[in-house]
Amino acid sequence: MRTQVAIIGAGPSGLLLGQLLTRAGIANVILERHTPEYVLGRIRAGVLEQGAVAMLDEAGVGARLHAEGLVHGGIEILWAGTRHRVDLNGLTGGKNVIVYGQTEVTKDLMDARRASGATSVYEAEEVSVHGFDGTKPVVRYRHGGAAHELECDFIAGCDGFHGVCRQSVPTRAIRTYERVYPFGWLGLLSETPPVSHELIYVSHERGFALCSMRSHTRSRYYLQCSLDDKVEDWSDERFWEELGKRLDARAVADLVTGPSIEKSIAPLRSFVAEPLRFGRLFLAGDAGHIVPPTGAKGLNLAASDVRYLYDGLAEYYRKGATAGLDAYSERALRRIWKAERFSWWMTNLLHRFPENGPFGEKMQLAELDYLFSSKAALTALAENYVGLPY
Ligand code: RFL
Ligand code: PHB
Repeated sequence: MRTQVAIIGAGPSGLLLGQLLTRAGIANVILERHTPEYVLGRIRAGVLEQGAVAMLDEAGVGARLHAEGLVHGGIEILWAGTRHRVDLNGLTGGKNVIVYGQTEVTKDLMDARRASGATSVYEAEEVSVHGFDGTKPVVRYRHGGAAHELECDFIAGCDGFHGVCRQSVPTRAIRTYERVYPFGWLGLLSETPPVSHELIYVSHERGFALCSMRSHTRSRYYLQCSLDDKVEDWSDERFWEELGKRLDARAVADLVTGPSIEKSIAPLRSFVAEPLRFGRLFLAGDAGHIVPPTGAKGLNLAASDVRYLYDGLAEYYRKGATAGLDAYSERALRRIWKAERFSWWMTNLLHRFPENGPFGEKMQLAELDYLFSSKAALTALAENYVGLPY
């Protein structure tokens, strides 16, 4: 088989890139390790920046997002027992975020890809990438018990943090930067109305918590937990009880509990690989970088990477020029590092770090107190939360 762009991974990065390329008449094949059902079963991001929404519109998949997504002009931060609102809209001259689950984004992109007739190979096994240092890259994989070879012009490594693409680059050609946090997030999804109409980020002495949502009838909650915790240790009852202990009295009164639909623990990590281009192999999304979820930036960074990569590929196929592809790594990394900084800062501000002791807690309280007494500081939070320009 031969194509122009071979895309490894059918997460949001791979599907969005594929959709944009297909619409531009650039042939592409997506190879995904898992089944579509498995990919849709992963409960992840919930908050989209306007830049990501614009990309989904450009890909022709914005209709349901605009009909069903919840426009949020603010978030709340609860600390020292009181909730404080961050007026995202007012502080950024009218910008909002949209609450619309990654599952729905992925479903919309999968439906559009199916309708376009472009090739996707799910349950592709033993995917390996070759020859990207030269002019004729090849992707090998197994499917349905047989070995296959896909010749292409470029390989887009959209295969997430544990994917094969980044790991196929010689160690001397890549440098990685990492911070692993000493706790995780335990997430619970339930068919219950959200406790509040906006997200509540909670800094509490028992640990961070987050009240989020997927719709007016479906809620997503998170608790900072120990890395030793197992999901089995957390009955629904224990989860709701612990969440109640971290919320204010009004939220406790408003909280509607119910059985979980999904419960999982995610470790928190900051990670960046440099560069993001190796000859004809490009890394995009979680394959090249990870942020802790506190700033809601992971999926949004995947969208901005795809913006730069797609523009480079479109320019190459339209005009034969390589300027966009040559600039990809540097352009993407400038935005990535700023989102890394913001996510790291929000994580440090709101979580309990036992090793930082009472002094560290005082620093967090002083920073929160300063934040809500300074329009300049709040504006900095707001403009990062709604998303820096592409
Ligand atoms: P994905 O989604 O991991 O998709 C990669 C795909 O590649 C496949 N794959 C392979 N395929 C073939 N061969 C191989 N060898 C392969 N290895 C892997 C995988 O099966 C998979 O389908 O990466 P992508 O597309 O770059 O998308 C990134 C986002 O998924 C991620 O950044 C976000 O989910 C992060 N994130 C959030 N981002 C936000 O913007 N806003 C949020 O509110 C937000 N909340 C979150 C989050 C992530 C979380 N977790 C669980 C990590 C909340 C949580 C709890
Ligand atoms: C979510 O709804 O899953 C979510 C929202 C905001 C975050 C992280 C996750 O910062």
